[in-house]
Amino acid sequence: MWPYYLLLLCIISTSSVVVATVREIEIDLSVGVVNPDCYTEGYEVLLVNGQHPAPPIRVTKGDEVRITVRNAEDSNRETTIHYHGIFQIGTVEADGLPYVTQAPIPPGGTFQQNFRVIDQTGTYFYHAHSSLQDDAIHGPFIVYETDEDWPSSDDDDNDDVYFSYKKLREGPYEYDDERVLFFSEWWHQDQSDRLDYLLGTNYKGLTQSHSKLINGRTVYDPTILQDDVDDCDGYSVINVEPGKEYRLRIIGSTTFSTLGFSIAHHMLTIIEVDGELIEPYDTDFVQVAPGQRFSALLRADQPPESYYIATKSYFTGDPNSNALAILRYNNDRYEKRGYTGDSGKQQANKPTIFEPCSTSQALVRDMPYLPDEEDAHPRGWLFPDFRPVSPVDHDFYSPPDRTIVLTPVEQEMPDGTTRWIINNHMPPHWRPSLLENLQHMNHRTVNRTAVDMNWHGYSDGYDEGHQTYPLEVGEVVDFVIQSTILSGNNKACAAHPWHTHGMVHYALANGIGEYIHELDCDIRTYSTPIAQDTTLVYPAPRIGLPSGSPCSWVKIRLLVTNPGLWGFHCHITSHMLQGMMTVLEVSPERIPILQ
Ligand SMILES: [Cu+2]
Repeated sequence: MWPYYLLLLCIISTSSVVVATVREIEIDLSVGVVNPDCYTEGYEVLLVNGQHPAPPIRVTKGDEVRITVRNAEDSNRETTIHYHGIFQIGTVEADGLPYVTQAPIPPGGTFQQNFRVIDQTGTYFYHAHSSLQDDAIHGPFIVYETDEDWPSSDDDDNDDVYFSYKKLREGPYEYDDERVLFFSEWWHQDQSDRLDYLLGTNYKGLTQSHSKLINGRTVYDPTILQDDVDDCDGYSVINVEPGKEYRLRIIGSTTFSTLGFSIAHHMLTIIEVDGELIEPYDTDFVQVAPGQRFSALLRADQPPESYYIATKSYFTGDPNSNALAILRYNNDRYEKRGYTGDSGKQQANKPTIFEPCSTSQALVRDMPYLPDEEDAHPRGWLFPDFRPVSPVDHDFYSPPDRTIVLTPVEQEMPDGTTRWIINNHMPPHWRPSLLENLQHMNHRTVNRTAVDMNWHGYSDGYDEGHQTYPLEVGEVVDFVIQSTILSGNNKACAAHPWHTHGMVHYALANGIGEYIHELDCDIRTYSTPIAQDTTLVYPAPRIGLPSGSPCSWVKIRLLVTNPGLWGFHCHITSHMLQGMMTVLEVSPERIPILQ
């Protein structure tokens, strides 16, 4: 589990005007073997500081963050690290998007990422942005409003169990403490073999992950005795004190599945989406797409026992999810059964593995109910009902300056590989990186023809020279993401969680079938849009359409503010690697590093 404060070394620097806290953070990437679901022996992956998941990074709004990323000499793979949801205002070079904002870090290489966390708080995460490394290189990145809002104890901070009567706060909300629920996925196939399959000529559709993980753990096969598997840590345990209220920081670091979860006998009150505080929304079911984050208040107000946190997988064709965790009320009677202290990990050498709802029912209370796919999202799950605490000053019913429809289609290429091609634009090729290319060019000669031609109206606006979508600060641009029928995966209409780097966006509307601008331009299905950085294109039910046919869509609005080169992509990592990604080139003449 995650040692607390491990990464953080705090230096206070003062100047005559501003007092900024500098957080020096070190990310050492090295090869290690992990076996997060207790399946045979695991395999080698690249890890942050030898840990899976990576240790949390905690900062306070306004901090100067200085991160040194070192790639081990023997790692045998290049990499970059991205801070998902962090705006990188004025520091696009620290965004960690390979071949766009930097050349990847080679084995033995070091890269420095310096940025300020400006005007944002909440729940984020960091992850590798190269190949499939984000299955193992990923950890929470949490931004507090003030230093006083940092938690004083931690789920896994064994030596630091004491009651703090100080409330923690963000905006209008206060709570006693916080816990992280970090969702991810695990394949038994080694990352390089899986990458070869995805990008090679034998590709026949995405393969299901073998396990879904909560805080980096689950048990693939609970019938295998723990003694048969070395280093099996069992299910994650989230410890709570009776009567306390917790902020659950829920992080969707899955790379394929959207996971829904419930906690038996407990309601949750959602208060944050992707860093934006929302009006409290009570629910017993939270659905988390890859790249999304939520905070929910959890009151430990039930009889002090243990309760399952159970999950279901959505939009992958297989609802089964083996991600389980246990919400455990601190209670003396469990100490006798081999648990001690306030640790998220059981302390015995060979920990007990809970068997879901079988012989251990007396230990862990009831499996919660989770809705089926068609019931979970008839209008876009709960998103249409969420209301921001502080709405942005913008009329979302007004027309945009431009609407750009992106239609990614899964296509077999002449060489037999499969790629997602967006609006027929060939996959971009920038070396060593787009940002560096722009440094060597006179960036004032950016081809703006596409912008001028399409300034008003409904068209593509792609710059074939830069292989980007040029946007200008101050523009209001609507993007429609059109989902199309897959060629593999039983010709399903796929769900795609689209993520904007550098800027938030606001979901305005979604629909099934094809987006037709003349008919659909004024539709609004999200009446109180909230600032998100990851929005799901929900799939339509199967209707027997041929591959490539438009089947569902979402429209998001960008209030363009931040000069930079910002990735805009599906957060299903395999889709991204197969081409479902583009770059928004925002006012390059105003990017500081290009001055
Ligand atoms: Cu996708």
